[in-house]
Amino acid sequence: MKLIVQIPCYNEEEFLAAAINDIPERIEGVSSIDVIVIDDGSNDRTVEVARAHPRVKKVVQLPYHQGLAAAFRAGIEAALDMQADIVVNTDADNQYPGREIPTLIKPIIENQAEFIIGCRDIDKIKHFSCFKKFAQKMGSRVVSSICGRQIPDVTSGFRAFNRSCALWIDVIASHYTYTLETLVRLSSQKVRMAHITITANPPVRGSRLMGSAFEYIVRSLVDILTLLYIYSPLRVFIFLAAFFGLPGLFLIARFVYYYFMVSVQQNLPTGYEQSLTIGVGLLIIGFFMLLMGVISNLIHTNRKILERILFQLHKKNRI
Ligand SMILES: Nc1nc2c(ncn2[C@@H]2O[C@H](COP(=O)(O)OP(=O)(O)O)[C@@H](O)[C@H]2O)c(=O)[nH]1
Ligand SMILES: [Mg+2]
Repeated sequence: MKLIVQIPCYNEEEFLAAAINDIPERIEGVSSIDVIVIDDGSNDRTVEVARAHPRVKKVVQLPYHQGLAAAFRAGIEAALDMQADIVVNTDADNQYPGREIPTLIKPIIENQAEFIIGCRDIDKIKHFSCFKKFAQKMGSRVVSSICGRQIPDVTSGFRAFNRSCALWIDVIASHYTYTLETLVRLSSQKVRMAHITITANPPVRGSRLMGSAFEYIVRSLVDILTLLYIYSPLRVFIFLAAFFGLPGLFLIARFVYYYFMVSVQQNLPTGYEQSLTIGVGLLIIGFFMLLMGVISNLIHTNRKILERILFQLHKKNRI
């Protein structure tokens, strides 16, 4: 089994070498371990540091700064081209302990799982504020419910994929991270997932990806909503149909009740026309939401067919 560890980097001259040094040189059940560094248009000495390191087999250089998601994808493509059987992604700031790689890939070697996430124990991360811990847990719950499986740390970048999973990977919804989309996409392809708990190393610098907890929450929220309507459109539109349609039905029922049970029987002037007008309006909106749901579900089905074709193409091109 050939293992490739990929490290996406943006201005990581300071910590990259330490992160690479932490990657084990030998792992039971693995025949070779190579490291790929993906440089996302850094303007420091990241590329020189990577090239000088004896364990780095390949340095992929993106022509200009494109964001973490593009760098991650470029790494996966390179690893597949190099005939990787297992791809591990880790961060250049050595946040994820390289010594945990054997445990991370064990389920793949033993054919127990195809995709494993190294989850941090969020409560034990000292540099996360209470607000960020809360947001992180809520985000993990929401994404877990989209995926239909419980994953305690959905934003962890410490992951292992077998070859077949790597062939499914694509990132279309977000440019600043790949973490949530790969999870949603692989769970929609019903790959066998697992997670292990890891102890993260203490931070050596602030996050490059997120300026503040507020930015983190806003970006994650946008990402989750985008993923929901791309990967689960029927759910979104059924929710919207119910959101508009149910109050509409209630208002129409209110009108009908007062019209037949009160006004007609007691010979009073009819009223509540406003309920009828607003109710019908809301019901029409709800109906259109349902129609949108059907159409977007058809598009979603089409996308899945395209994904399958791409998977087969990638597979054939890389034999
Ligand atoms: N390619 C690329 N990688 C990035 C970018 N920003 C951060 N990274 C890398 O993504 C990984 C995680 O970044 P980091 O700043 O530690 O974010 P954290 O996960 O919030 O701690 C590191 O390997 C960074 O070098 C970026 O804009 N482009
Ligand atoms: Mg970090």
